[in-house]
Amino acid sequence: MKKVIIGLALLFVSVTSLAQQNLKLWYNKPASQWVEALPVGNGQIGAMVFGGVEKELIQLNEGSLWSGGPMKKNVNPEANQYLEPIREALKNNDYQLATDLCKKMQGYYSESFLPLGDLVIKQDFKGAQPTQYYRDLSLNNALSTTRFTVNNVEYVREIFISAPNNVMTIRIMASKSKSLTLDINLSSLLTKSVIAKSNNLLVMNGKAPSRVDPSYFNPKGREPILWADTSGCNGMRFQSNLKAVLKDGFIKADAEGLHINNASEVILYLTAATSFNGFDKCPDSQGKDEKAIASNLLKNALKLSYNNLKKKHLDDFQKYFNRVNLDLSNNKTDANQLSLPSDERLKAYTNGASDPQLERLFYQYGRYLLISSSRSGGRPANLQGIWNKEMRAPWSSNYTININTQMNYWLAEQTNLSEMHEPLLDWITDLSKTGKVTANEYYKARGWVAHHNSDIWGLSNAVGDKGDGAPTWANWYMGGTWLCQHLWEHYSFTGDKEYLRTKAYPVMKEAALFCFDWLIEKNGYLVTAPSTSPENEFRVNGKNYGVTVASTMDMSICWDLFTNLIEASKVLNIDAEFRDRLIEKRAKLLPLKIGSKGQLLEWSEEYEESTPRQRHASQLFGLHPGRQISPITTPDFAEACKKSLELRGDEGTGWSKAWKINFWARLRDGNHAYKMLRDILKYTDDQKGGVTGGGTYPNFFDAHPPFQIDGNFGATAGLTEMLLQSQTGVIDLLPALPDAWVNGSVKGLRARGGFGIDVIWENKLMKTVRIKSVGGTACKVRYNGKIVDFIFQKNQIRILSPEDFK
Ligand code: FUC
Repeated sequence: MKKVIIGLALLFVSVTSLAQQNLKLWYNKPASQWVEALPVGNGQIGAMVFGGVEKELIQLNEGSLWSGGPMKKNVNPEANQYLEPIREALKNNDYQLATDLCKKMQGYYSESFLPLGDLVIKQDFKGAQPTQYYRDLSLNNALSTTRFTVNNVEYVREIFISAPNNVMTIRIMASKSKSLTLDINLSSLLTKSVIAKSNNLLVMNGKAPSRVDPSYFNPKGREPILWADTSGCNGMRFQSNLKAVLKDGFIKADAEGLHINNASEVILYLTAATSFNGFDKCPDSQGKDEKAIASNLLKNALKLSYNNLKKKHLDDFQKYFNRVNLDLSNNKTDANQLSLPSDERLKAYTNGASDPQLERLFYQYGRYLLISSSRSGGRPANLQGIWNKEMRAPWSSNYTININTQMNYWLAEQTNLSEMHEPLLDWITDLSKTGKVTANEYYKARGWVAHHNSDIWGLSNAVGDKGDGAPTWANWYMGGTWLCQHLWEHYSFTGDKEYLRTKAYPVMKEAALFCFDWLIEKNGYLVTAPSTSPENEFRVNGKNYGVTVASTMDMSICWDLFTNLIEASKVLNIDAEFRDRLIEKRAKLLPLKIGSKGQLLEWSEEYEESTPRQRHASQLFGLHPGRQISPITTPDFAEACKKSLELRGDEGTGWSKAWKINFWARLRDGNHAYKMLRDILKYTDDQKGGVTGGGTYPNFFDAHPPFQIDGNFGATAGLTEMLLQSQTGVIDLLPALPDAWVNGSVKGLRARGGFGIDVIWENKLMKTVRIKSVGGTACKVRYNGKIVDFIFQKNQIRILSPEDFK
């Protein structure tokens, strides 16, 4: 028996190391547009590498570089007086009046995530054409390489961004000595000055605006970008240092940049820092010393040899990345797929090619992007992760918390990247602080609230600039309540009670207090009023409205928070009285309803829908990411969810399609989930905004369009849900395996309760599963319709086979 176990353990190990190879995006031409450039990042610095020959463009970001300053208080002191009239209007079914009055309860728009600048490396080949051009992004090394030959000399550029040293390095090599002659400069769209500090050091200092309006907000006579706020808080400062270290050759520097002649090798080191000093500090007057930070980072990086720096980077990155391996290689793959450059391969896939290895690449790309954009101590990944080139990025590249920010983190715990969840969890705590002020100012309620949009400053009011935004999206009230699910999930997956007690529980409890005050009685039930269903509208007497009473999503989010808190208080053995109140209130929440078409109703009444194919499917929150509905525990509601999804159709934006992978996986329909995967993996280079489309860009960034990273993250989460689920208190093995994945294995996934799971399957049947318990707890495992109970010791490993489920 022991031998068998060792044999199986070895099988798991070898499967991993083999299959982690070849996780590369590669191309045979430079990027001609931003969505062809390759993203690298360490959660602080982000860079898009174009791989140009005579002009290499590396577009830069710094994760904390945002416009604005701390959220302003008391911007709308009259707001509260409209709450009762809105409720009154809703009692009278006067949706128009309710809508008009909701606009009077808005605050300002969120601030914007900004680009840091461009690093340009010019190499003049006097028109000579390159041959053997190649560039790639290695996902398992987090390293981008560009290689080409000109006049018989091979040039290689190797780029990575180290998290342990917080530095970007670019190593430029040539096969012939003394053949590197380069002009290198830094620039920025922000206010900046670039100076040469010494012969080989360029320093860029700059300043962010104190306000940047969203690109969709352009009132007449208002400057969309306010560079200096003389009456309040001025914008954030930043500094970036660029140093060149040469083998052979000469270097001089001036305000135009670094000028290198006849070097044999050049290593560039780039550091960046901002004066951001927390969500509640003015980044100018109370800011950090960004100059000291950026130059110290540079000094420290230079103490290490390049090889050491690289080794530290690889060790650090791979510690996270290699935890999970998905192997689908043993399935039908069309012959030439593997030899195509990634953009061509994606096009062929779009045209129907079978390529499970590409699906695996896309899966791991989601994990790669999260490790690269979300690191402990840093900011959460925003709408574009950490990669944005625009001053007024789409939707301000902000935190949109009616789906997008949450979706960014669905993969974190389940794909064994719990540490990458931390920036979001910390930020939620910040948000709960501004949210407490907002709950009191706008609603005279206890606890904390956040609406539809937020930013690095933890903006928590309803956005809309006091009347500009449509309440259908601007005045959604459940952003904070939904985010609390992440606090609970972090505990659920890790079993970290100390975290639950000290960090999660207090914030969750305060969010519940807001709900207690926000919910009102109607016909014996507790309902939310006003209420919207993100961003959908209904029709009454031929007119569209968004504001009503008790959207299904509101009720399901309250159910979720109350349920999580009830369990949390039991686990911690605290707050028995409060728990009773949660139980009482949960029982009174307006229940889910099934409509005339068999669908799950989106609102408390069966209104005519204005947009039956809306990209949001908010009413299905209880199915995913919630756990109120499942085909096993509530089959009737699950069937209704299925009907709703069919009525919605498979169309949608990138994130909408990603969500649908998750929904279909939760409905245990692997083939439909797989169909949605093929839909989201459709090649596109459309960068115009839209509300349908979706797809994947040549660099495998998700297309809303335009680029929005949630679709990448949401798809990885969805594929994981096809293989493993645990939201109902049972570890479900291979719940939604599609026909296209006949054979495969996945290693290193996490299940709630603190379990590590590896599964191998053959002919669509589970062959073996390895379960490791972190904390030593009991668990239920389901396969093939049968549930088996196990009790685990701490760190105990069990290897199970189908025999165990007979
Ligand atoms: C929500 C969505 C949009 C977009 C934006 C960032 O408002 O409805 O489709 O994703 O967020």
